Amino acid sequence: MKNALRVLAVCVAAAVTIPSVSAQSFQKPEDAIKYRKAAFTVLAAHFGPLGAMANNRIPYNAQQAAEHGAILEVVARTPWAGFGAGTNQGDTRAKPEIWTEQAKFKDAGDKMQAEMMKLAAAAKSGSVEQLRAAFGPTAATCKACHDNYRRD
Ligand code: ASC
Repeated sequence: MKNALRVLAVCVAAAVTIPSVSAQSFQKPEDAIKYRKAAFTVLAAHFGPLGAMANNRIPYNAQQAAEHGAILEVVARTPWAGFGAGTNQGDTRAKPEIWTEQAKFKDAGDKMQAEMMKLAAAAKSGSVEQLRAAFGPTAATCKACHDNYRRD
């Protein structure tokens, strides 16, 4: 029992500490840009299959859905640290408004993150209906940011 509690404590600590990236994580602005792009690539790679399941393009698989959800839950918290000062220029489609309207950008990011947490919970629920209900609103928050803050 004591051991089980210790294992649980370590897992909880890991879950809390893994995503705590900060602007200080990057030596150069290019590293932050690469980091945030990689984070969005990982998000898309795990979001896409959930959409395919929600829309019946692939069969629903509860185990796979849960794994995708678990990854989204962690990774959705990470890209934001990659948008620090000085990371507005370089190999990026990020629009300048991200840095000139920081409160609005943060709000849009917070909304995406909140919907991703709900989607992750739905993906872990074992219910395709819950997955379907959560997918559309989450996709809308992705799109809102792309429309406002990403160049084509
Ligand atoms: C994806 C993906 C996005 C979003 C967006 C939602 O799977 O790669 O950028 O969903 O298309 O509208």
